[in-house]
Amino acid sequence: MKVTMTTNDPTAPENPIPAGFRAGYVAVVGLPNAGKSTLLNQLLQFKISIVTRRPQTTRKNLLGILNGEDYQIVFIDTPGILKPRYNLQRFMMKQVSAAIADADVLVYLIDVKDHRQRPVDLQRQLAEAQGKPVILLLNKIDLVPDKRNLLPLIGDYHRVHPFKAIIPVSAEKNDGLDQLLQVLTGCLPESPPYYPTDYLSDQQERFFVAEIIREKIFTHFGEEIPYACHVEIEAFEEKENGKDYIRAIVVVEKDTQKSILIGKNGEALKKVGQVARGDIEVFLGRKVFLELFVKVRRDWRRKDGMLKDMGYS
Ligand SMILES: Nc1nc2c(ncn2[C@@H]2O[C@H](COP(=O)(O)OP(=O)(O)OP(=O)(O)O)[C@@H](O)[C@H]2O)c(=O)[nH]1
Ligand SMILES: [Mg+2]
Repeated sequence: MKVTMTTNDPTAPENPIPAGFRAGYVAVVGLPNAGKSTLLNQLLQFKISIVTRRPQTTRKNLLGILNGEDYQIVFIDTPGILKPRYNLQRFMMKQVSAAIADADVLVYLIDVKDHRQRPVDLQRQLAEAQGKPVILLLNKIDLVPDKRNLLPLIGDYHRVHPFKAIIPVSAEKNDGLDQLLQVLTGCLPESPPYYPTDYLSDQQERFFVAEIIREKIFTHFGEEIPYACHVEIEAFEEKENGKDYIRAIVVVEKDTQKSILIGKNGEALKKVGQVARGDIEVFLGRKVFLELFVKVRRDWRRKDGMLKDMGYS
């Protein structure tokens, strides 16, 4: 399955827009690990955004486009909201602000099992929404055996902000998402679609390939390694007869991280490559030959010049 296609131009005269068509941007925001990327994937019924059990998985805004018969919702998956400690995190928070500024509607996700999320903090974070409609999702309700326990929480949140709706959901189990779509489409303005109606995202294949590799690094390594890694696609050669050739560079901050990533006799990196290749092939729908290399760029997360060169600007 292709993620982006260019065959269906919504502005072409042979594609008349049905009367009453609604379209708009919806920013999906919340604390790290709330389940924002899981929600996006579930709504699109296609995994475009990487998901791990670690916080700060998403670093850049990613568009996911949901096309209905009479609506187009352009979701913006965003990095989790945090107090930035270094330049990469400052970039991530600028991404969140940009998504909120671009959005017609906000979907704010809360992990009901995460007690760090206090209603009062939410109030501060929603100041940026400037009166735009906000839908609050209480996510991961599959982990709540007695749903009646949610009622006081719903009451608390109703008091902090005039939400359009507060909906208990499970992004992972696809529970409550029909109701979310119903409320969302009701909030969207009448507008022609923003993207061709067979687009799923704004990103190119290279981006997704790099993200899949990063996801595998997040799942295979602990401590600071996942956070110190950045993945670049150095070569992506499509072959007529045979497998595509992909060469990816994993950038780390220190020599010690490089040795951990490579592992004894290169075993650790090989494992990441194998697992990533499997997912890349499923994603692209074709076979690939994947080569991984590791490079050190000292303290790249803290250096604006490097961050800019690496696409975080
Ligand atoms: N049980 C359960 N787990 C969920 C649900 N939604 C997400 N998760 C899990 O929560 C973890 C974080 O999910 P993500 O979708 O990566 O969260 P995120 O908000 O995008 O995180 P960042 O990108 O780090 O801000 C993963 O382990 C998911 O499998 C849910 O509805 N139920
Ligand atoms: Mg995410």
